[in-house]
This record gives sequence, structure tokens and C-alpha cells, in this order.
Amino acid sequence: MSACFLFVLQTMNAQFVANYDESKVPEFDLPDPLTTFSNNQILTSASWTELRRPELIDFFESQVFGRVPGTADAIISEVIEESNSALDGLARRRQVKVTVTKKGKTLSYLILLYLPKNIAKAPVFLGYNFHGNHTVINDPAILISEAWSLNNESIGITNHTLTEESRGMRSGRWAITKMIEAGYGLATIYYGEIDPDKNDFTDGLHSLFYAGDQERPVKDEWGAIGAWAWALSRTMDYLENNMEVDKSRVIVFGHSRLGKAALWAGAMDERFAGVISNDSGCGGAALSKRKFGETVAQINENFPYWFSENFKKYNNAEEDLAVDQHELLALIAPRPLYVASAMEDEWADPKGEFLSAFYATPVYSLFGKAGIPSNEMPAVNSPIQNTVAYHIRTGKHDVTEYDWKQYIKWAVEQFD
Ligand code: GTR
Repeated sequence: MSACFLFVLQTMNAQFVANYDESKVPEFDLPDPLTTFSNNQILTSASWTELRRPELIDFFESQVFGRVPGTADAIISEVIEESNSALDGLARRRQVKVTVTKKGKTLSYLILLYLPKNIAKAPVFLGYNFHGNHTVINDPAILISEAWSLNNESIGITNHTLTEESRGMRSGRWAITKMIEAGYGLATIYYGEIDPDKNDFTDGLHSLFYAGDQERPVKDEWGAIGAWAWALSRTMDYLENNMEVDKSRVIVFGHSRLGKAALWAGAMDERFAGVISNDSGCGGAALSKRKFGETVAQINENFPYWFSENFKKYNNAEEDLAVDQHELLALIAPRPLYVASAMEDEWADPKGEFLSAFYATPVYSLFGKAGIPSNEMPAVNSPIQNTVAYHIRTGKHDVTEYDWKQYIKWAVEQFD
């Protein structure tokens, strides 16, 4: 075999090998959330809010998630289905169609809302689901979305189409009865209705916002995560005006890629009273500069449409990033924040998720709020529940009953 041929073969086979070895984590300088880009110390909560918070938002917008190019021309919402006796009489159910109009184009999505029956104004958890509202609980009244879906044969989704077969199949990820019993409601949306999770910018929300013959976002404009985050805020617009919801207690939740979207929405939009990141990993809670598990280059290669085009500048160049993800978390301060990891979810770098919450803590301290007290990870299944909360549980990348049990307990303590 010629040397040249061998080289080509080796290059083709040059596959990314994730680092899962703590001793191979590079030395890195973590930016100080309390030092501005022009090197000024932030000593008060007021100067955090006036100086540091805006420049960090600006950086995450232009370099990481991308900016939203403008506002919608109109947004209307209508209740298209409701019941005052859902889930065996425990809850009220509302299905609300939201229609966004921009430059004559429209995009509609459905919010599925369950509210505890005996509470006039309920706090709610708001979160996207991966495979349609009808998957979150076995309730025959839930409408099935016609939007494109990733296939998932384990829950009966083939041909990128949602069907009856997957009704209730993701109920294990949504402890709805437990939420209702604790006095909380749930608002959920199928994320594929906002932007289908594929490398195609001609569909979904982005396509409404193009100027002239634009066909994809420009370098500092939003990717899919930016679009998903934007629609969480539009859903907050709706919830704010819903008399059955306590708008001062809307907690945005998300798992994995949708955890990244929840963090970004919660960072930007201070109407979210709290934020929960479940296994959000790279581009979510995990520190990028550790390069442990999924890296910036990997995520941008596998999902080139999730972040802004600018974020690709940091592929294999995390040291050039003027921020790290602990500063995304810090943008949520002083509001309650829960970061959770799973033992077997090494790809998401549990330690990096934990340290990120730890390094966001000085900003919470500035507001007199308790964060993560030490850089020693807590034992498995032993949550730390302060204003900043963290747990690592046994098991895989998933949302489990254990996770919701902790979130509900913490929410009740923080918000009641
Ligand atoms: C993975 C991706 C992660 C995470 C995950 C998920 O393939 O690499 O960043 O977002 O998907 O959303 O389940």
C-alpha cells in the first residue's frame, strides 16, 4: 500500500475520540463572571445588572446562540380545546394554538396546559417535549402534531410522522400527576412545531424572519436553539396573560438540547422565575473549556444548525471563547436555577455541569442568594438544593421520576 494512500485512509478514518479521562482535561483559564471584558471588577448587584449582564448577553447572542432578527408582526392565541375535568378529575386541560405572523408568513404551534383543578392561579413548569404533546401522557384528547419529527422506533415514530402509536409513550419523562398534586401545572410544546430538528433553514421559525432573498441566518443570527428559546418567551407572553396561571412562578425546564434552549431562554428573559437544566451538556450547563465528552467542534459538526455560524470559530479553539457556560448560568441570577446530571451521561460531562453551577455562584452571592458551596461534587443521589441546586443521579441520559421528584420538592421550597 502506498504511503500516500495510507495517509488518505488514516485521514478519512480520523474519528473524534471523546475524552473521558479527568487527567487529560486541559489546563484552562475560566473567565471571571465578576470581571467585565474591559477588566473592571463587579462589586455590587447593581453593577452586575447594569454593566456585566448586558455584555454577557451580547456575547452569547452574537457568538454562541445567535441574535433574533427582529420581532413578529403579530401573535395571536386561541384556546382550541379544553376540559375542566381532565386526568380523572385532577386537572383542567387547555390546548392553545399560537400563531406567529411575520411578513405575511405564519407559523402555528400548540401549547398543552394542565392546571391543578383546585387552584385559581397555579405556578407552572414550562418545557418542550421531543416527540409531540400526545406523548407526554396517555390522554386521548391531546391533539397530534402534523409537524416533522425525528424518527424514534422505540416509541413508534417512523417516516418522520407522529401518530397515535406514540400516545403516552413518554409519560415516564413527565411526572404530571406529581406536579398537579404539588399544586403545579405543566405547559408543554412540541419543539418540532417551532423549528424541525434538522439541518434545513428553509422551514420553521427562521424562514419567517428572512430579509429579501435570504435563505439562512447570517453569521450572528440564531440557530435552532435560538428559535426554540424565542418561542419559550412567546409562550411566556401567553402565560402572562392567562388568568389561570401565576405568572410570577413560571419555571422553564428542558432536557438535553432542550435544556440548552431552556437555559438560553431563562438567561435572556427575566420573566422566567426559575430554570431547570436536565442533562443539558455541551452548549448548555457544561463548561466548554474542559473539552470533556462532547466538544464545541463535535456539536457544531453533528448539529451545524443549532448555534450561530459564529460559534464555529471556537471549534477546537475553546480557549478563544471570552465566556464559558458558567456565565450563561450566572445570567439567571438571582432567580432559582437547578442543574442536574446523570452518572452514565459522560457525553454531557456531569462534572463540567456541576462546576459550572459552582462557578456561577459568586454572582448569586452578590444578590445574597445561596449557590453551590464547594467545588467537591456531591455524592450520587444526594441533591444540593439552594437557590442554585444540583444533583447527579444514577442512570442514563434521560428525565426520570427521580429528577422530577427533586425539581418539584425544590420548586415548592423556592417558590411557595
Ligand atoms: C446529543 C447531543 C447532545 C444532546 C443530546 C440530546 O446527540 O450531542 O448535545 O443535546 O443529543 O439532545 O439528547
